Amino acid sequence: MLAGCKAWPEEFAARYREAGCWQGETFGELLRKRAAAFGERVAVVCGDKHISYAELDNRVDRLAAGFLKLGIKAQERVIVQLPNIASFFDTIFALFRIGALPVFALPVHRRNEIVYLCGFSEAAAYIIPDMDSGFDYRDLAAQVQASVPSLRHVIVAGDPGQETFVSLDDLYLDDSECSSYGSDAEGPEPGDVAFLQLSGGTTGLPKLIPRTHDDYIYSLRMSAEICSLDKDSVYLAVLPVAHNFPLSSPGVLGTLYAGGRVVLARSGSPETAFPLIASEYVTIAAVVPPLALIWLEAAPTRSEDLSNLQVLQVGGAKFSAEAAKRVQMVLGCKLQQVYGMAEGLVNYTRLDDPEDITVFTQGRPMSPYDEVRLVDEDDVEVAPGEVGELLTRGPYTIRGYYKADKHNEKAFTTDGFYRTGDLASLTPSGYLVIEGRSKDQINRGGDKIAAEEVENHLLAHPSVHDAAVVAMPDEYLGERSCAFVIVHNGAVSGNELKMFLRNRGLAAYKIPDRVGFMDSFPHTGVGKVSKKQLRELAVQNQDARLNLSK
Ligand code: AMP
Ligand code: DBH
Repeated sequence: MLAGCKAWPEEFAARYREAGCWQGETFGELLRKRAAAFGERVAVVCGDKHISYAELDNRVDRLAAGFLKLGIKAQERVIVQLPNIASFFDTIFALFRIGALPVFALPVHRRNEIVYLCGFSEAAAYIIPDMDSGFDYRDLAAQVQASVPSLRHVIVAGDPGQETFVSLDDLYLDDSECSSYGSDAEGPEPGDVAFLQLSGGTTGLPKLIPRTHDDYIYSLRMSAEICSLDKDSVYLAVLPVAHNFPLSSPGVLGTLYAGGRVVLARSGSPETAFPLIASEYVTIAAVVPPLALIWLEAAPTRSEDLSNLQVLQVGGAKFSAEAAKRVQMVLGCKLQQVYGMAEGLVNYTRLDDPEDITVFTQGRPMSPYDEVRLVDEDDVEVAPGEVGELLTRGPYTIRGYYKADKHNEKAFTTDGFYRTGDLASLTPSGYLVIEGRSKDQINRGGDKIAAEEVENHLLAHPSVHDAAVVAMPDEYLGERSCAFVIVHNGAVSGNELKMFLRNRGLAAYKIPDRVGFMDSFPHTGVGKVSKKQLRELAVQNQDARLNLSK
């Protein structure tokens, strides 16, 4: 096991192997087998590029050799920050094959997040596009490299722009050269960590989630089965594919697991997504609730034929029952709710579930080996039907974050259950209904914001004495963020504070939607800042300017 990671206790590992969850396969082998089985069938569609399984497998071999030639070694971390483009797959499977570990950054991450990820994971390389959505990632990489001297390579999909950056295209060696650089026999073991996924987190800095080949491939197999994927399935990826939901539930990797076809979209807007659904005969797509609302609103005014779409998955944040009720009627497909987390546990409503389940619940665990407990504040199990915090452990749920011993003591129980921070209840038939959250996080339409991280950045401003960031309800996003600030020495405006955060290199989704000023914060009985009261204040003053100072 990679240093800094916590393995499952041996008795659990043995149980998961005996039960057939962990089947002893790596991602490199998986792709090899799919290439043998599905050869010329299309694996990935990106714009007018159609890449077959055989081609993908070959590209991965050639790129893996190029990574080795560059000096990237097994177990080294590589920050991958790519949008939905075909080279995402070449890149991650090539890294999987040589046992190097992708760290999945999102395209929206900026200097602050990337410098942290590179430094914390001691990354050997950082892989970016040249430009995307009007943003030049090479400028970002130059700043990152200046702050993280240990970063050996910046690799650019597209035009590298500067001499010190490497072109991804140049790393694909010729077939003849490949054999000099490693072979399958030297690849990673199925029990090894395959990559580090990001957690939305609740603390100052995002946590890294080590996932093994065995555990993740199991989650793909179960997901593909529950979603009835097979070689004729066509999955439309509109969410950023590095995120755990579109990556694995069943997402792009579950689709490749099943031998199906992945269609990459650069945006989730109906203008982009609907024509792709029609022209590529998409059968399944995954969206977050705000995007589902946009699709529901747009569908009646658009002319594309969406009749191949069988399933629309909605997850990442709570989907309102009112909107859920409309999916089948308006889009003509089944709704599947998905409640999951990069730490592991994924729940699905099943495709043959009746409407009262698909509309009102967030599904049930995908594996019979998932253990789920709902507990009160003293970790005592609540009565059936009552709301409690969801704790979970199982064959694809981590036992600890990467290099986070101290945080792990809080985030996991002594018997290895992950504390999700989600409040849920269970229906008599075992489906989960998400009822809220006990963790200090804002879920902005699926984008998770750790309140403490933003508060720390606000506190770095010379005029800020104290800061507290809370969620406020929002019709579209579910929640938006509101920062309450106590100012000392001099005045500062909300806009100035937002600009300050942007200049610190914080991803845009973390910039508070509103800033309110106060002379003091309300406190709880024991003197903690009462986020509950602050949330109420944010609601009461929804339409007013939030200056609550006297
Ligand atoms: P992360 O740990 O960053 O992967 O985010 C996972 C979290 O997203 C969960 O713990 C929930 O708080 C939230 N989440 C994901 N899917 C849903 C859903 N369908 N309904 C409500 N919350 C969700
Ligand atoms: O929000 C998530 O992290 C999420 C949602 C649905 C997830 O990780 C998943 C499914 O696997």
